Amino acid sequence: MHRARAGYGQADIPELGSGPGLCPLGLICFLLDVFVVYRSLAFMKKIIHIDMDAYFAAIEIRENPSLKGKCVIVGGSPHSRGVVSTCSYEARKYGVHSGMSSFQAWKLCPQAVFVHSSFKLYGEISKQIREIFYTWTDMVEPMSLDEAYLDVTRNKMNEVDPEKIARMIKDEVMKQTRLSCSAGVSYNKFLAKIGSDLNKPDGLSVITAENAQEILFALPVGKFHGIGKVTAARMQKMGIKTGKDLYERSLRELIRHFGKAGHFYYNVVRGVDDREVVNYWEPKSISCENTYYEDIGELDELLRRIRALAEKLSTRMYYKNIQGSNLILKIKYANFEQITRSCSLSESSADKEILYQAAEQLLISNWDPSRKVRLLGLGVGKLDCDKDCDQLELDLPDREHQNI
Ligand code: TTP
Ligand code: MG
Ligand code: MG
Repeated sequence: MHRARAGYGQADIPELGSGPGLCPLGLICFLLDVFVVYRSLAFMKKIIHIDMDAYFAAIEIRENPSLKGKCVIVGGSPHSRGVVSTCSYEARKYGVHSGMSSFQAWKLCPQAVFVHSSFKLYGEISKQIREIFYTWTDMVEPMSLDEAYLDVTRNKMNEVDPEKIARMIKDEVMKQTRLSCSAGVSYNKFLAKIGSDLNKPDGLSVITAENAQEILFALPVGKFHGIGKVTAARMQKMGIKTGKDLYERSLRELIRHFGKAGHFYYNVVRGVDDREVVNYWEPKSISCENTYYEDIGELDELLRRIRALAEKLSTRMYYKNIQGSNLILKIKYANFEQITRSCSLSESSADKEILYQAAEQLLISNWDPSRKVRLLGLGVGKLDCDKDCDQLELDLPDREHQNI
C-alpha cells in the first residue's frame, strides 16, 4: 500500500528555496516560491475514487457461495455469441477479461463456471454503496454501477485525513454488502482513479505530490485513464511505453499527434487535472444506433436489427440505473434521408421486451417498404433520473456507435 504523507501538493510544485542564494533577487524568488506552494496547498482537493472489485462476479459469488474460489465468468454463454462482462480474479489468471468473447474465455479456462448477469441486483447494490458515500459527502460523481469519485475536501464528519475516510468507506461497504472495493486517494480525479487501480483487489493507495511522479513514471501508458487501446498502441509505436516516456515528449509533439487529447496527456503525466467532481448529472436521453454494412430492405431483417438495438439499449440503461417513458426510433434511408418518430411507453421502463415491442410498432407504421435502410437508431427519453444516474463510459465490444 502506498502510504499517505502529511499534506498534499501538485506534482509540479517547485521545491522551496530552489532559486538562487538569498541576494535580493534570491529573496524575491524564494518569496514567489512560498506564494506558489501556499496557493497550491490552499486549493488542494481531497478526492477519493472507489471501484468495486470484480463487481458482477463478486455479487454472483456472494449470492452463491459454492462459487467461492472458482473461476467465475459473468456474461453470455460460450456456445452463443456472448461476451464476458467480467470474471473473478481466479479466472483472470488464465487471461480472461471483460469484453472478450465467451467462447475464447472458455477455451482459455474450460473449468470456468459461466453465470448470466442479474442487472437488477447489481443496480440495487450500487444504490446501497452510494448511500454509504453520501454519509460522507454529497459531492459524489458516480461513473458506473461500481465506481464513483468523492470530493471529501469538506465532508459531513469534518474528518481531515482522506486516507482514514477511504478506509472507513471500505470497511462499511464490506460490512453492509460483504463485497470488497479498492480506493484511490489523491488531490485530483486522475490520480485518485490511478490509485484505486494500483493494488486491486481490496487495495488502498494514496498518491501525494511526493510519490505521484514515481508512480506515474513506472506506469505503462495503457494504464493511464483516458488513454484507450488504440491510442496506447499508437504511443507504443512512437516509443512511448511508460509515463516517463510520455513525460519526456513536448506539448507541441503530443498535440501534433493526438490533437486536443495531447494537452490532457501532457498535463496528467505531470499530475495536473483540474476537473471537478460533479455531483449531479442528468442525461436527457440515451440512445444507440447502427449503420449497416449493406442497406436493408427486408422487414424481418429490420426487426432483427431492432431487437439487437433494444437489447443493447436495455443493457446500457440497466448499467446506468435509469428508465424512461418515451421511445424514439430513427431511420436513415440509403439516400441519407432521415426520419425520427417517437411514442410513449405504457410505463417507465428499461426492459428490452417493452422497448422492442414499442420499436416494432413504430417501425412497422413508419417505414417506407420501397426504400432500403442504411441506419437504425433507438433511444429512450423522458428519463426517470435522480442522482443515481451514472455517467458510464463502457467500451461495449462491438462496432455499434453509442451516444448519450
Ligand atoms: P470494472 O470496474 O471495469 O471491472 P470489475 O469491477 O469487474 O473488476 P475490477 O476489480 O478490475 O474493477 O467494471 C464494473 C462492472 O461493469 C463489471 O463487473 C462488469 C461490467 N462491465 C461490463 O459488463 N463490460 C465491460 O466491458 C466492462 C469493462 C465492465
Ligand atoms: Mg470494478
Ligand atoms: Mg469500474
